[in-house]
Amino acid sequence: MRRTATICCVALFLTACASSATIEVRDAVIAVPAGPATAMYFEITNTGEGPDRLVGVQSEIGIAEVHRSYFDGELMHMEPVPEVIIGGGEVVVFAPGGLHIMLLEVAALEAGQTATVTLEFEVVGKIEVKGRVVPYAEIAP
Ligand SMILES: [Cu+2]
Repeated sequence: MRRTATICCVALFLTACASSATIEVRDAVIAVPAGPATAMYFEITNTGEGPDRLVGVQSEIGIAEVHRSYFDGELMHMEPVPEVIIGGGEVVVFAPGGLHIMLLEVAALEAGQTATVTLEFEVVGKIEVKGRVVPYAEIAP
């Protein structure tokens, strides 16, 4: 009986290790001039061994959605992305022309301010990200 309990604990511990993800979000910026819609960009690093998934986003400054820009011929479009997988040891960059956090119906923002967006990950849970508001020209490719 006692031995069974020990084996169970070891098994649980190994499972937890195998699925460990550690998420860091850095260099978060929000572009202005914004109008009612703008975007947040950053870099997500998973320093753990297991994968994690970005599954949701909220913000107090407006409606927030995970989007991806893509080209169809010469025209750039964008679409909502239901999830973004960040593998163990991987870095996923959100940048102009690619993945971004779309911010809709935002009040006026000015360069120098900061605004908070909450990212929701499947494994590590919610992470609050403070973005610096910067002129778009500073971050455009
Ligand atoms: Cu968008």
